[in-house]
Amino acid sequence: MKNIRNFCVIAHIDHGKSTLSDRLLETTKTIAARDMKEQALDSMDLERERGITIKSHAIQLYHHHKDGQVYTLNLIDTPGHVDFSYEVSRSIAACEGALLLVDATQGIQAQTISNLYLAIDHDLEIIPIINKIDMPNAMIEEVMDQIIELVGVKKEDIVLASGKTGQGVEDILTAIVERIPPPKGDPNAPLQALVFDSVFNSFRGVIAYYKIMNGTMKKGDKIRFFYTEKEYNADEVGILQINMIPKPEMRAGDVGYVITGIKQSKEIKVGDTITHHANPCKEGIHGFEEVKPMVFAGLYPIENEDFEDLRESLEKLQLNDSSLTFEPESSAALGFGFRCGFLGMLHLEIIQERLSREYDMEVITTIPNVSYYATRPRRRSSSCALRWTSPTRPTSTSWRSRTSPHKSSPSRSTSAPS
Ligand SMILES: Nc1nc2c(ncn2[C@@H]2O[C@H](COP(=O)(O)OP(=O)(O)OP(=O)(O)O)[C@@H](O)[C@H]2O)c(=O)[nH]1
Ligand SMILES: [Mg+2]
Repeated sequence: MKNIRNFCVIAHIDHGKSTLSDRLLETTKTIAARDMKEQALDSMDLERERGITIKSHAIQLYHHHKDGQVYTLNLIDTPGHVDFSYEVSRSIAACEGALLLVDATQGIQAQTISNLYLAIDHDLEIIPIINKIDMPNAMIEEVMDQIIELVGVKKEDIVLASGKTGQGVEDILTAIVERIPPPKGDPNAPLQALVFDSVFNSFRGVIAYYKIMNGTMKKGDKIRFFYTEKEYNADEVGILQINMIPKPEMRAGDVGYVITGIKQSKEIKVGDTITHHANPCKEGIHGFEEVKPMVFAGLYPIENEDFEDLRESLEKLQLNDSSLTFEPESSAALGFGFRCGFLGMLHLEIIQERLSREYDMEVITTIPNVSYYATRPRRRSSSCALRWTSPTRPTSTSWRSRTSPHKSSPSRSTSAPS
């Protein structure tokens, strides 16, 4: 375990996380030079077309350090756009360190700070890196001062690098090995593995990604999901490289995947703890904070009979993107559909696009709106509360209203058509 390092790459959007990850993959020969393509970890077509990372990607590398030993590095490349920050917060839970990239031409920006605070909250070792130093307008000295002020590190602790030319990549690998602590945990204790992500594969069912905090998981073990209390056989366990590589067992500190044949997306929850049926752990790992959607919109199937298919598609998509929330609703004009919560407008657009591409599901999307309660005091009896779903508030000043996340709305409330 002392030769394992788990870390993620965090930064503001477009500061070069995926490009620098390419260089780490190349230098450690994880991907052969002839198979290398730009932003290799951005595997979704949508990510490649738009040039942005939407989903975190975990991959294992092997590094021959100058002390003569081989180190296993588990890297997680994260998205930089604020709409996908939930991906960052989950990735951070599986790491002991973070590479904080700052674009030398832009300096520190909003997501640099919010992602840094997420990492500090989880006690991660921060390695600050000034990236894109090859660019003619790089402001290395200014950005260095900004980082020293924000992170409180010494000048010599900041690594200068370029994801384009590969400059500084060896220094980054050295810093990862020498500065990030190895994972803690006892391989002989009862199994505790934190599920930090999941994907749905139409042939193999649900695949859960986890980090083992304590214990050992072997192929064929009878495992239990702590919070959902469901039990399965670990049909296959292994590590995440460009493809999934099966292994006979995974031990404390390892990051990997498990296939259990679960076909129902509801049976697994990101943030759950995997343990053994025979020797379960006493308590689950504290999972993740609940997501707070920022934008709500209704998604309706074009044909009403596709309602159940839309539900199934949303459930599968939710496995892959746990920041998506939805609940059924109906509208006089559009029939039955779902009221979905997104982290922002880009998130809404991406979900719509993924439904179409991955599930062949064309939907009608209502304009983003918010639900809230309006309480009208009655003269004689007690006040009545109605739920409104509208981009505008009722105009009458006699209504006392308050905005509220619609998830907490009472079921007996009525909603006006969007
Ligand atoms: N000149 C130069 N360009 C770079 C460097 N690193 C990245 N770029 C360019 O910057 C752009 C963004 O790079 P990405 O690696 O996709 O950035 P990212 O941080 O992964 O972006 P998100 O994942 O969407 O947040 C691309 O056009 C890269 O070619 C660098 O070191 N030098
Ligand atoms: Mg990226």
